[in-house]
Amino acid sequence: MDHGTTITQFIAQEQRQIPGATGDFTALLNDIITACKMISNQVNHGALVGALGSADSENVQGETQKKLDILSNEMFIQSTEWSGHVAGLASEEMDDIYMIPEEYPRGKYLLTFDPLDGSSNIDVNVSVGTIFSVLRRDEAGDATEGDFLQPGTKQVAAGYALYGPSSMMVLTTGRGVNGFTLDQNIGEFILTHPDMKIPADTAEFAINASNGRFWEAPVKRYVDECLAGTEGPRGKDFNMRWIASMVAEVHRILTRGGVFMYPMDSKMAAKGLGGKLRLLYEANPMSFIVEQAGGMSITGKQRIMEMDPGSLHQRVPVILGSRNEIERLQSYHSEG
Ligand code: P6P
Repeated sequence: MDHGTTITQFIAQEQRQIPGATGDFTALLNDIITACKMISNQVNHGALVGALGSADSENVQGETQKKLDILSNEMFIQSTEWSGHVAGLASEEMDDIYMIPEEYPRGKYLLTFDPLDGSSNIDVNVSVGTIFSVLRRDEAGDATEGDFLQPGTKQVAAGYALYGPSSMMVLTTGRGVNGFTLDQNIGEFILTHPDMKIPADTAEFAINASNGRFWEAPVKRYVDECLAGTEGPRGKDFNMRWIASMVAEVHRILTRGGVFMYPMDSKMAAKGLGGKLRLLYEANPMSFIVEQAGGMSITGKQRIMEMDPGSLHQRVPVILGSRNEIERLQSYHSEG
């Protein structure tokens, strides 16, 4: 029986397209996939294995860590630190970069990840995900924090795992976007969504509307026009979604189009924050995927992937999705 193309086969076929490829990159991607399978198993068993609830600790963001946040982080470390493919790791759940232990060789890649994004949804059984990004580092020896501070245009791969009604992985290596569904019976991700493309137009947007009174004028204008529907300047009705799980929102947009906004607002500005979402392991990998699927991803005024990171956990505003809508939002920001 033909079980379809596995993600392992797909990645190997991709490697053959790259002259001089050594297999390191392929092996790293396979280690990341293993970590996501392990996390999927823990998430799917949730309460049955006592994995729900808080860990009575906070991450560098000051957010309460769930037990699964810490477990997922450890699974990523265990799956990648030994391989000799990475020179260092950076995670939402760790204040500083993770130095590869002395006993393991260093590799030429850097891995940044949010091991369990949207984990506030875990205890209420709503979809959560893992986001990762791969950068290159050609120097020898131990990685430094500065090695990670590369613009998103330098990413060599990005992807996410979505732990929803089914577990999926979506991956780009700069040659389009492909989606894979986990076949629990054989423990493999199978290619089910080849060459994913985001429709240029949409009638659906996602934003946390409870922050409405803090939004900047261009975002307020855009949302008000959507809400005005057929009687308003857009001349059509819009639908709204908010899952509070970026991976689920981005996957919906990849599947049927849409707009996702976590914009800058006066509340965050008053706290000196650059935004809600983190540049290195949320905004950049999702921007790489969205752009590879024909969409756009901006802060409001600037292309996210062209930002020069100033720090490991830097936060940025994120407005991404269907190209024609993001261009409209960009024009509203340019008008001020
Ligand atoms: P809010 C999850 O914590 C996250 O980082 C994203 O996945 C999600 O889009 C956003 O924050 C949700 O934020 O303010 O609605 O809880």
